[in-house]
Amino acid sequence: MKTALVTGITGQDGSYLSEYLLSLGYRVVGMLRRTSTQPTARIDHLRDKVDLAHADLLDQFSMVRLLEEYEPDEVYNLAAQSFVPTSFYEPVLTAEFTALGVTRLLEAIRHTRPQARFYQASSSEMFGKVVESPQTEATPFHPRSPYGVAKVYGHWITVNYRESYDLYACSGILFNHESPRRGLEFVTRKITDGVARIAFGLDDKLPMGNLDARRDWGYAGDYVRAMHMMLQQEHPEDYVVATGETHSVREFCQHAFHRVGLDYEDFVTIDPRFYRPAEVDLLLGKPDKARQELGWKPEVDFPSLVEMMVDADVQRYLKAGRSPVRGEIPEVVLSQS
Ligand code: NAP
Ligand code: F7E
Repeated sequence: MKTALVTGITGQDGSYLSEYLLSLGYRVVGMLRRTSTQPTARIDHLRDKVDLAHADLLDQFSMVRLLEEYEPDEVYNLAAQSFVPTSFYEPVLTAEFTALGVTRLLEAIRHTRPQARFYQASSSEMFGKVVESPQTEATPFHPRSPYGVAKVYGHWITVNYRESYDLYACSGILFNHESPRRGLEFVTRKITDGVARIAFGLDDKLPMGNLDARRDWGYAGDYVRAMHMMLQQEHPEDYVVATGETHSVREFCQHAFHRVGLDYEDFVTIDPRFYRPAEVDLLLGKPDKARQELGWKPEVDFPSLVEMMVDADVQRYLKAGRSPVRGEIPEVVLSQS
């Protein structure tokens, strides 16, 4: 039985990756930081199947201790301060977590468990102000936020440790991936939860930022398979993971409101507070290398992703005993609750 250490297990990707690794027969050890409230909602259904251990990206020796105690074969570094707007308000803390945290973990691996295979959660935000479209593994980086800059550091330190110390270390350059478990502050989940709240009469408007930004959105459940595949190759390499399609925030709104029989133009308002100091206007990935070398391809397309997320949020309010007051909830959703 292989052991995988997953940092960021309480996050969106941590929960899907843990489910996937458990289904493959792994022992999963999740690293979580100490908090005064329980942040484990996304993994409560896995609590008796995974080991949870306290450590923090800010604390080098907490990670050394974890590696010594659990002796993982694979380490997936998913923990980070991952919300772009927060990185403008807390740029130093973002760098501590998202950039230097990677070096701390790599140093811990180098000294304690050099045979472990390492996955770094790199991001399409590194392409930022894109110099070409679509973006590939060879596209130069031009990050547009402290988060993007921190991820560029995390990416290159992973490459550097691979080249310097012969570690099996790779970076997955993942484009935006979403799910019903996405944090409520990210645009897709903000929209799908907002649609549900409007349908149930809990809100009348949905204030948004830049509706013209375009993203290559995929399903998180598909993307965690690629993470695992990257650690099963003969040689460690970096891969772009994306759908190869781009859609605007406006299109996402259109589809999401349409799912409950509403028109987004009646509810979406523009609030300058949600604009960013520097925007990433367009992301579009070319995942050819992942398709050819890993045999990876996404299963969930854009319309299915939007529907899955709207349906899950609507069901949450139905299960809480709320009744819809606007639009038309699809029969398939009503019949499931
Ligand atoms: P997420 O939901 O925001 O989860 C982030 C995780 O990191 C949480 O478990 C969080 O713990 C943990 N964490 C934050 N600071 C920590 C610290 N100091 N010590 C220990 N743990 C800490 O993010 P996600 O969407 O799952 O993304 C996973 C990774 O992929 C992140 O590195 C993200 O930057 C990267 N990424 C995401 C996407 C995407 O579209 N989702 C695309 C490319 C790359 P708490 O629960 O305690 O906050
Ligand atoms: O924004 C625009 C916003 O916050 C997407 C993280 O997982 O993916 C994510 O970063 C777009 C931006 O994600 C609102 O301006 C408009 O252009 O959902 P987001 P992100 O910044 O792309 C990458 C790959 C990561 O690595 C990150 O960790 O949507 N937008 N109006 C809005 N965004 C938000 N959040 N809220 C709005 O009201």
